Amino acid sequence: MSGESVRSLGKGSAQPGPVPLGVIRVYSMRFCPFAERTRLILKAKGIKHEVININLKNKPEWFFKKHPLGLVPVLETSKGQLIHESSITCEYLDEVYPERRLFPEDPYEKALQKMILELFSKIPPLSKDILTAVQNGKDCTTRKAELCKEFSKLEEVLTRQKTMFFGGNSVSMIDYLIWPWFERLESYEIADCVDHTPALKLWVTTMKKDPTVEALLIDVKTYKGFFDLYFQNDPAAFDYGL
Ligand SMILES: N[C@@H](CCC(=O)N[C@@H](CS)C(=O)NCC(=O)O)C(=O)O
Repeated sequence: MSGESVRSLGKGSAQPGPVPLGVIRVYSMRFCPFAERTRLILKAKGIKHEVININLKNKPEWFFKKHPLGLVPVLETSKGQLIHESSITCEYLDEVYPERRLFPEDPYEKALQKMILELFSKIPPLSKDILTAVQNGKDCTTRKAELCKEFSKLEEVLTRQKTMFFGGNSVSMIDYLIWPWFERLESYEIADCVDHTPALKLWVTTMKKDPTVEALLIDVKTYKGFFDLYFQNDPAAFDYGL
């Protein structure tokens, strides 16, 4: 499972060779919440993998052959197959590696998890907006109020289901798919947005103790160091702390 903290590859770097047999490769970026989804699933299922970090402000020319839009995450198999879009990569991994199934087998239960993912879908762009506003010293009261409303929808799911996690009483796919944005509550300065949602707040505390989540956690100081450079358009951002 090498490579999580290796330096990113940028323009002019040599294209990595074929993926060795028995391994899967993920093109990632250490601070990307979407790529974190994929890395959580790789870790949770104990899949042998290698990580190649991409410098997203100075992308290698060859990376566009892996993803036409040059986004991370991308998975690459030893057959040269490429899979992108974070939720698709996670479902792919769950299907190809049957040990510790993370999505329920039952189609209805699985559909329920995908519906929660849809319910969650406004949270990533909204939190990015807030983070950008905070970094630029702009007021984000309205956007924070909107985010609180989105969090209330998730609170409703937990209270209606009376479960600790979103897919029941143990961690499953949906928890990992939405977790990366909750890991960043403090560094995005939106931790107060869960003050009115006690079940969601408890879920956050409980998720932090999950061994997979714990293994990938990044501290607030490191996130802040990354954001400072990222919002100055500094390509060194992606290797912050290495
Ligand atoms: N919908 C995509 C979003 C991925 C995404 O936006 N990744 C960001 C990093 S967090 C990226 O690659 N940005 C590079 C760019 O915008 O050029 C997914 O779920 O995989």
